[in-house]
Order: sequence, then C-alpha cells, then structure tokens
Amino acid sequence: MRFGGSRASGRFALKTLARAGFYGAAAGSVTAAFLTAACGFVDKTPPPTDAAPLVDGTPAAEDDEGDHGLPIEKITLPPGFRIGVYAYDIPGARSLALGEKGTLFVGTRKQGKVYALSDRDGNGRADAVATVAAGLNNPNGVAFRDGALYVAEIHRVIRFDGIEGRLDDPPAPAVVNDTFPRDEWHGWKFIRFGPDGKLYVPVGAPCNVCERADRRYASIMRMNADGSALEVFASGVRNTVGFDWRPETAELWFTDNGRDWMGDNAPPDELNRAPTAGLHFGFPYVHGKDTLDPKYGKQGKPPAFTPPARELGPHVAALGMRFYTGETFPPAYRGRIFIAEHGSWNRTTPIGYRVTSVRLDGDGVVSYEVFAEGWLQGRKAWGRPVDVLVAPDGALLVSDDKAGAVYRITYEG
Ligand SMILES: [Ca+2]
Ligand SMILES: [Ca+2]
Repeated sequence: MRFGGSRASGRFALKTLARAGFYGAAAGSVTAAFLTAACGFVDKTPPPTDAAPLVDGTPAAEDDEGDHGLPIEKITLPPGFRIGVYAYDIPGARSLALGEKGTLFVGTRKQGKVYALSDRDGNGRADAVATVAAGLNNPNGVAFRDGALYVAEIHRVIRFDGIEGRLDDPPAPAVVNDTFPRDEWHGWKFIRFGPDGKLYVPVGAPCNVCERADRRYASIMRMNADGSALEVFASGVRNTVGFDWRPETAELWFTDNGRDWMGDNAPPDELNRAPTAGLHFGFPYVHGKDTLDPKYGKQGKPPAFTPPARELGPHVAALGMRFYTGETFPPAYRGRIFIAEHGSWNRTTPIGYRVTSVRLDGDGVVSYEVFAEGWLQGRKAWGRPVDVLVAPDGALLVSDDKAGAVYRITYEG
C-alpha cells in the first residue's frame, strides 16, 4: 500500500484541484482537472518535510492545521488506524461506487450532480475530479457494471456507457427504467448490483409512517440490468439507503431507518438479513424486533415477518454498509460489517454521526460497536457519514455530505 507522497503535497494537489476542477464544474462546465502532470513531483520527488510546497512561488498556505479546514484530528479510531482526507470540496457527497479502472463515483441529493474522483498517483488522495452529470433529480444512487455507470434519480435509473474513458466528456445517458414513483419523501435511492446480476433499487415509504396499497412503496425492488423484469424483492422496508451481499453466502444484508416521533429511544434503526425473496421486514406494523406501531400495529406482526438481525441505535440514521473484504485491516476486522450512521435529527441528545462495526458469528450478530467517531462534538456535528466502501487496497472510504468530503481510513499498525 502506498501512502505515497507527502501529506503536504497531496493537499496541494487537492487545493489546486478544487480551484481548477470543482469551481470550474460549479460554473457550469463539465470539467476534469487532472493534476498529475502539474504535480509530477508528487510521485518522483522524495516527499518534502512539513514545509509547505511552493506553487508558482506562493506557499500553499497553512495546510498543517487541518485538512482543508476539516478537523479530522477529532476523529477517534481503534489503535493503529488512521484517517485522512481522500477528497474535499465534494458538496453533498453521498453514495459511493467504484469503477473498473479505479474511478470513485459519488452521488448527491439536492446538488443534482454525480462526481468522478481519481487518485491517479495512488497516494491515497484524489487528484482529479469530474462532474459527470448535473441537473438530475436527487441522484443519490450510483452503481457500476460492464463499463457503465448507473445512476438512480428519484423517479428513474439512467446509464452512462463507457464512462471511465469519457470522464471529461460524458455521454448522454440512456434511460434504464423510468417507472418509479416520484415522491420525494424517502424517494432518493441507494442502488447496487447483486451477485445475481440484478440491480437492486429500493422505494422508500413516502411518509414517516403510512400504509400504501401500491406494493412498491416501502420495498426493495430489483430488475435486470436493462431495466426489464422489475419486481419487489423485499417488503416492509421503510427506507434503506445502504446494502451489501455477504461474500460467503451471497445473502443480502441491509440497513433500515426507523420511524420518527416515537420518542428519543424508539424505535431502533435496523440491520437486516434477506436470504430469500418475499420476506416482510415489518414496516409499518412493527419496528425493530417487536415494537408494534401505535397506529398500524394493532393487528400484530405481519405474516412472513422477519425481525432485524440486529437492532441499531434509535435515530442513528444507519445508511451505507459494507462487509469488509480487504486484507489490510487486522484479521479481527475481516468479514465485519461497517455502517455509516448519518446521525439523528429527531432526538433530544444527538446520536450517530459515526461509523460503527458489526461482527458476525454464523448468521448471528455478536457485537455492534463504534469504529470511528468525532464528527459530533457536543451537540454540534461538523460532518455526517453517508456511505462506506472498501477500496481495492483495503482502505475504507467514507463519504460525508455535510462536510462535502470523502475520507480514507487505513490500518498503519
Ligand atoms: Ca493522488
Ligand atoms: Ca424492520
């Protein structure tokens, strides 16, 4: 693993990137700013000391006091782990997907954009960013398959073919399926391809808590890569914004966000396991394992009810999750689930704003513990984790839509 160039030179690259790339994109052009050439010294010159590098004769500012104003020194991790800034000035960074050539695609919500980040010199920091799509309807979901980037808006899934060869000149998207409901409430989507080759697309409940005759609401749907054969895979799912398949079993595991306004400590958020199609995960009748809904729970639990594998904290807003499939974390972490907890808004004392980890034994959950925290300081949060992704080098990438950043967590021993 290369942690390569110095921190200082990496920061310089990103700073320049922000000026040239992000602001250019914000001005309306689809821009890719590849700075490797401009910063060739990053790879070829021994890393400088802590002295700020010179850029056109100008010191590159006081980067040492933080990573671009991001107080990541406040993040605490287990011994031996380190967190760095992979990319900053990525407004509204949400879901993550990795391309075949190593491009990290990042969805957003209200920004309407999808970003493509590249770490061309492999120093653990992005040195190029492109805005590959703009003006979309909450493009939270991103997935990659056969050279194409799939993007989920609220009402449709679209596809950009051959995207990694055209980051600075993206093709017009093809519409994969545009039949999804248009409700904005819980309408933004997390998407991924499963081991069965199907694209999994949730449709959240269009409410805090409600019952709808249309079976698509509060479900996880799936369809072929060409958008055909769209069907409900799992029901009773209020709003999942993160899922993954366990490598050993090919079974789907997913987080689900509990309803609001049942008090500070209820109901729990959930980690669920869906080994087969056709299961019902409880919403709106029962929350967590056995919390009956005050309005909809009078009939008890629904047939085929599947309780969560683990109740998570109340209102933590568990979003992205991945099984750790890398090899650079210590053996105790391999096979664990990492969960990005966006943090509560519906609780007197804030909770969440952290990355947790879950350890399994067989199909059972044997621990649920904090892995990274510090985005919440007192009652104020400076960042909110959204998604996690295991990079090919074993690092854990974490997106943050409040700070507009992607972090990279490594094990240094
Ligand atoms: Ca880099
Ligand atoms: Ca449930």
